[in-house]
Amino acid sequence: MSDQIQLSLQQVRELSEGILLYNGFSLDHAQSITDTIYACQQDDCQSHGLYRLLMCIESIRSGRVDGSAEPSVTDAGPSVVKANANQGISLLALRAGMPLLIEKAKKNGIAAMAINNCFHFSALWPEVEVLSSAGLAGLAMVPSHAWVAPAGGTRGTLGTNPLAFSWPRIGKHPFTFDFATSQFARGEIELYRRAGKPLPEGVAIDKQGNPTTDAEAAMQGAMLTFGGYKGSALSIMIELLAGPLIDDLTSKESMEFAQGKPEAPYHGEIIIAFDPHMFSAGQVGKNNERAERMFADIIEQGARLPSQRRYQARERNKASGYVSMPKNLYEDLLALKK
Ligand code: NDP
Ligand code: PYC
Repeated sequence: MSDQIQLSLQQVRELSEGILLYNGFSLDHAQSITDTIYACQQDDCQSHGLYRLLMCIESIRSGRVDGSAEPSVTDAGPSVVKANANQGISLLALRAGMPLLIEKAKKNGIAAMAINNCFHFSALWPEVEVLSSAGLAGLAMVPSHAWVAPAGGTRGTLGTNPLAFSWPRIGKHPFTFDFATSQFARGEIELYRRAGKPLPEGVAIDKQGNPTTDAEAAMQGAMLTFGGYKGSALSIMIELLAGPLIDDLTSKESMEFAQGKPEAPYHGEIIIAFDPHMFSAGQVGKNNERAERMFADIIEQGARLPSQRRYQARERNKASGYVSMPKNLYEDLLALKK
């Protein structure tokens, strides 16, 4: 018998909004959270789809997330937007600040938005794809919790710190990547633990600093960065740009703030937008052509572009109208409405 269950896309939306509203999130928060969860589930991004509702609900039940927080947006300089989530989940603040970020990037060529005081649980690709769908290139990054050892270290100091980038393409899906700077996202390790599956080698060390493939031991020990010292340096950059630079918490500080509760990390986020028109003196067709020649060269070799799997999953799931997820996760989600 299959351990998977099929849900229609409409059921995904209703399940997510229903759980969030039942647990005290305002309609605006429930809808902005659901939009991201729905997008991830539709694209078969299991670690940040419906699964992440468990983290959202832990966070509001612990009494620390304000489920009705109203974000405020400040015009903080010619190219700087500040969005204060006011102890809410990040996504409503993101939605509130995006129009001003886009306006400033189109006016000045480059602009950045800092989101502060937010609980953050979500994938970043939907955020940078808002920018590419407005014709901008975008970068987004956040710290998380100090689960990841720096290269050569033995204990968690860095977060799983995702980095996402999107580049607009005319008449095509954007070029987008979005990955944790750890070998695996925390959510992925949690899914291995739930499924009782061993991790691949090179993903984590146990409490004693020895390599482990046991997901539980990995969660007690430390995760490893991708690409050794290179991923480690990128991760440190993300700590700096989305932490001290914007006057918000590092992954270690966020973990201390959580006091051992299994809630979403609490910190800031930085999103940077570039307008290709400004950088190519209005000859946007030219920079697009050159980018397309490079993409063609990559694809001709049989290599695939990041997000291709996601776009294919989206087409498949939209055509069938259904997505699948583990049955035991579905049962855990239903229990959140009791
Ligand atoms: P993956 O390793 O699954 O994927 C990373 C990226 O690489 C994707 O864009 C993926 O595209 C692409 N990719 C994968 N295989 C190939 C290939 N063979 N050739 C070219 N490109 C490829 O991501 P992670 O597990 O590291 O992260 C998953 C999610 O977790 C992300 O969305 C991230 O934002 C989120 N996350 C959130 C955190 C938070 O604090 N909020 C913390 C950490 C992670 P495709 O999808 O098409 O396979
Ligand atoms: O999967 O690493 C992760 C993660 C951390 C916070 C939200 N997702």
